[in-house]
Amino acid sequence: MSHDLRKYGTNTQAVHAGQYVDEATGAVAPPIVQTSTFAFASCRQGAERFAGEAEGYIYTRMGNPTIARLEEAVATLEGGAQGLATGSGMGALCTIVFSLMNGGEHMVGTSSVYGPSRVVMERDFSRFGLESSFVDTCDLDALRAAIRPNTTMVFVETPANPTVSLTDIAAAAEIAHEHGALLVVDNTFASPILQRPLELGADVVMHSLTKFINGHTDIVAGMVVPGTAELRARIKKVHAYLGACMDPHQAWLALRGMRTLGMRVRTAQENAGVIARFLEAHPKVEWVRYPGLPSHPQHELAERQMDGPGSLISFEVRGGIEAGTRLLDSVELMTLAVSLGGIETLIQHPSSMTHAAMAHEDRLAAGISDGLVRVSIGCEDAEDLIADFEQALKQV
Ligand code: LCS
Repeated sequence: MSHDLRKYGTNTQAVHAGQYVDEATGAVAPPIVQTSTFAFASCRQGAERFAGEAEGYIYTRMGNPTIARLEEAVATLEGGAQGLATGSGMGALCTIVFSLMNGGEHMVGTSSVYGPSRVVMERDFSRFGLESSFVDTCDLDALRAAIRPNTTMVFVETPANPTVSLTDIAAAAEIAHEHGALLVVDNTFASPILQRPLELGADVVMHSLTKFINGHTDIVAGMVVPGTAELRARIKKVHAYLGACMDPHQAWLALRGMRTLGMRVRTAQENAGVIARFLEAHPKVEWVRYPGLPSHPQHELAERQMDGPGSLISFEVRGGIEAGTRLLDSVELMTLAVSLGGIETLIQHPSSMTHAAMAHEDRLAAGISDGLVRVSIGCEDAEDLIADFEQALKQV
């Protein structure tokens, strides 16, 4: 096993966590153990592994050495118990809900979350008797007021998709715990380089690894990081049977991407600061939301809770949806596509794309106006991105 990395900084952890020389071959890069099943030396050994009385792998849905490295790596960065890898970020959320909630219980969530995270609760889990309500969790009084006697989970996404509004994680943890509920934080937008919710009192963290942690726009993947071994045991049981598992090759790609997490996050964030200021000063731009700007409603919270404001910006062009559409159709260097957190800048229109499945009135109540444009700034040269914004805004 690797030496204890918990004493190191997150950049060191990103480079080394889950990385140890392969005992069989001496390989420095991790082997891809591309197998569905593992042979037992004897019938007795197989039975002992199934009974949990002996260490060792059984079947890749239940565990795999390449995937285990990634589970260790992300957990190290988040400061949690060994992670549980999933085939997607949605797989992570569904695994958490399936394992920690029961029919008749209630979840309070952030109103501005990734659209499908909300729709799966409201449309699909409701069919199994789970209740949910989504409120502006930036407003702690609104969160407190939404708690019901049967609330067992508070689900916070901060920074939120796509509004980049922030929720106070420590305060949300206090409110959840006062009522005996668990706090789950979707840390996808920040990545553990910028924010570690378990340190602030959250019980479980989830990620779409598709985004910053993999960072190269070439896989879809997710991760659950429970804060304690007890919570891990509860989630692990369901994880093994739910089927939202990861593939070893996917894990290997995510691990390789994660090695450069720190430098990618810093470069993209530096670019985002320059671009947010450029957009805020542009006469054709109505408003800009970026946690690094003093104009952001939770700018002070960003400074307190995060190690940096990240690289997601939302803004609206004067002229609303028509002007925004014109801008999106005019970009040249930036790519018009959903997803985020990759090395390349991606720009999209949430109300017709990532958040289209939400009801229009729910979108507006969550601060997702029809003209809102979301951009995930990448690692290109800032002046080239500005030139692209300049030429695209001229077309508006
Ligand atoms: N959580 C957040 C905050 C997300 O942004 C996403 C995906 C998910 C969970 C789900 O992860 P997935 O299953 O896709 O790995 N967000 C997307 C977005 O904004 N555009 O495309 C996907």
